[in-house]
Amino acid sequence: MKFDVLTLFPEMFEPLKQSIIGKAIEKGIIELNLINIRDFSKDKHKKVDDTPYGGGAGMVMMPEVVYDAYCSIKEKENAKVIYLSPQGKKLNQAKVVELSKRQHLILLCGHYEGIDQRVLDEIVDEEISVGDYVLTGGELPAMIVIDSVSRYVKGVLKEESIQEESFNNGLLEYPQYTRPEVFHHQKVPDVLLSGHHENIQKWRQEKSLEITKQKRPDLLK
Ligand code: 4GN
Repeated sequence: MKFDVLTLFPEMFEPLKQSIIGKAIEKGIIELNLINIRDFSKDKHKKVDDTPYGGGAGMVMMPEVVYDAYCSIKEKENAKVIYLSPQGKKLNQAKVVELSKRQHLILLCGHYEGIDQRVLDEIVDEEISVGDYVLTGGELPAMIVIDSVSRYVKGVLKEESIQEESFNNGLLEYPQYTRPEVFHHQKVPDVLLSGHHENIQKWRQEKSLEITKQKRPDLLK
């Protein structure tokens, strides 16, 4: 799976090179291609933004530099272009799974007051939001998309991990325990030490339901 990222701050994506996603990149299962929009400025001062028509605070990213950065991406016939924005459709696990079925995603990160609407209208296929709050740029949301989607790419996680976790069958995850058996006078539930797989499964299912009712009743509807 290939991610092309159009951004003014490619250095912000360094954290993805750690841990599980980092390993997947090293293995070549995930390809992360960072494109610095500023490299496509034709201005002698590498200018990428200008004041908004109509007035108002802040700066707007100019259309041509964003378009030229987009055009530098090769073989994008089957790619989907995603613009990260608070106005987008809210990301959820179903959308993550849908996106993971694609071979190629292009993530467009805005900064400042945003990007000139005309280039958005030309190149963006889908606008996605990671939640109802405003950030200084689309880079953190883009990393959230890359991380969540990559987990569904074959070879990134151990096979079982994907099936077992939260949001499969729409419920939250049951609690987990590891050694020691007693921690600060609290014992691990007996059933988990019993070795009785059927009972363990039943207990986990019940816990999932109980926790979902308690913490996220909206998910049950
Ligand atoms: C996305 C982008 C929040 C989200 C963003 C989100 C940068 N903030 N909720 N900020 O997914 C104007 C230009 C704001 C791009 C955008």
